[in-house]
Amino acid sequence: SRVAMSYRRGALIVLEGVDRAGKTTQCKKLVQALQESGRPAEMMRFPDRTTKMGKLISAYLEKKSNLEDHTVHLLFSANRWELVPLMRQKLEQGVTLVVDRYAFSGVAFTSAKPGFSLEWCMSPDVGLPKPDLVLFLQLHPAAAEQRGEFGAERYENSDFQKTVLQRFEQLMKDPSLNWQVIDAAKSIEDLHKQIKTHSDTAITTAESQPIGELWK
Ligand code: DGP
Ligand code: NA
Ligand code: NA
Repeated sequence: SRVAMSYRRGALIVLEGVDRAGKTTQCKKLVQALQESGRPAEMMRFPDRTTKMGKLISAYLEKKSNLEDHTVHLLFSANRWELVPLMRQKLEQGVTLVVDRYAFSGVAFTSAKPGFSLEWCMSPDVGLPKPDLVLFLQLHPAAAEQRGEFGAERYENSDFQKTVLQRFEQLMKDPSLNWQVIDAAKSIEDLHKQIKTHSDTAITTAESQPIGELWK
């Protein structure tokens, strides 16, 4: 039996979905609930607009700058990679990370543009820390639209979001990942309860497993 090396890392939990599905609200509620139940937990989000690369991405999303499509795809990926040392450190310290978007948004949004294959879009993110749970907040594009006007940022239009949803659906077919699809049309509290239940299970499972590598 193993002595003194009981492995109790934190879990990597990702929330994904089209724009307006309520990911950010649910990430915050989940972190708060985990902390209240005595589990160390922190929120992260991608893109992280605070880094140097994140500032380039932010200017692009706000349409203050134009960037070539392959270039911006690689920037989003680089923005995830630059946070990997911190993510690993936190996970190994036992902190559960609740992440608002990850490589799945990366692939879904770029591959929704003409001329980008899923495979090409996945390749720069191969080997990122593998999520122990990917919660997909499912919301019909028409329902997303009813939540109010889209903002002025790039990608915030319903035709593009419909294609993004199709790309997410392709990614969800990957059985090597723990995808859980949640109906985002439900109330904030109902959603939260479901998300908390899935998260508790994933945290327990992750405790006894090494951190995996995405798409490897
Ligand atoms: P948010 O800050 O969560 O509203 O996300 C910003 C926007 O950027 C949103 O429309 C989704 C999109 N996005 C997020 N990650 C990526 C990525 O890796 N690549 C691309 N092309 N778009 C992304
Ligand atoms: Na947005
Ligand atoms: Na959000």
